[in-house]
Amino acid sequence: MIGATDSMTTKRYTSPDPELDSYYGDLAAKDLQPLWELGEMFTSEPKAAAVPHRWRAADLHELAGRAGNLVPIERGGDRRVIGLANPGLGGAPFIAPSLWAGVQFLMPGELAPPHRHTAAALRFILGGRGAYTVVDGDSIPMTPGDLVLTPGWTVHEHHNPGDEPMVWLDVLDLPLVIGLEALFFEQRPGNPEQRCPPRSASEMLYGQSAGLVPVGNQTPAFDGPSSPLTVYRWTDTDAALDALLEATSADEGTVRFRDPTRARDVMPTLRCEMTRMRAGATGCTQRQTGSQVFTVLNGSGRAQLAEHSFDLTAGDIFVVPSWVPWHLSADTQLDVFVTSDAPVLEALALFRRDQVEASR
Ligand code: GTQ
Repeated sequence: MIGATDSMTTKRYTSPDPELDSYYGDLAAKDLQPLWELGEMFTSEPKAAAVPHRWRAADLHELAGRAGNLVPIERGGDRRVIGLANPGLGGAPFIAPSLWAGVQFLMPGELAPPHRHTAAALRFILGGRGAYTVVDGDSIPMTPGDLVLTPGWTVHEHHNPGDEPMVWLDVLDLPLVIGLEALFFEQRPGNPEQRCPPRSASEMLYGQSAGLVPVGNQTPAFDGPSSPLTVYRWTDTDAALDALLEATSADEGTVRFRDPTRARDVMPTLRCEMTRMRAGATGCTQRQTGSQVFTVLNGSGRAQLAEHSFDLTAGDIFVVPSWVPWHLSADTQLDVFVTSDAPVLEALALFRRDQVEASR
């Protein structure tokens, strides 16, 4: 997708047979390529260029915090974000071929001004209190563990009127949208009157109670491609995980964040889930097509990704590239937020997942 080639010229193949060699020269001159020389393209299974990698919370927070003093928010796209660059992607600023992940830092009194883009974004709040995001005019207070959506083309801005720095993870489908050459971006005028009531309209309409959605003439028309609920509160996720583990008596459970009005993921390109493992649990070894980004919210443990082993503490972020077998083990109770491009693969009938080994 990121597909940067060193030169803009079409590759010229060579052959010891002079006739074939000259034919290859003529092909290249006309920007044509012999498929029979391109056999390596057809790997028997996905061979990810992206590599398994873990970024430590301590490094992310220290480096994001230093940018807080060094980099005014006006510079560089109106956002103070450090992007997690997968070392396998040849210098591209992406965590995976389809996903951007960054740590965003907003200091007390700062405002990241409104803009919109066709890339879809989500924020998973890591630390701080008192800041809010505005999505299409609806103000959403942010607290740690909350998931906030800014679907493609929604206008969004971030305010921190509080007295603590605010830190969160951004995940966007940006490289996918860039690869499809479908990125639009525009800055938008701010509203100086913007305020933040304690609850967003989105929550009052769609997040009031599990299983209840508004119907009838008084309900605002809604038929967008993404969930109309734009924030999933940690208090709800936490309670759902507790109840799930109690109901199943299992030592591990996962909930998926979904559009409450339809049987869909939260956004067309991004799947979001939260896993809780009890202390001492080890999950099954599995693999799937597409890329997954994991963020540790609470607890400590270990992630095994093929031959890579990463110890984990709260705030660590790691990436599982396509078809890499992985499993987690928990030292303490472990809460992990997972986001992936699975809805894209499912929509294109490319999603495959298998369990390599059962949990222990
Ligand atoms: O907060 O709007 O990490 O536009 C990358 C692009 C965050 C944002 C990112 C963005 C934003």
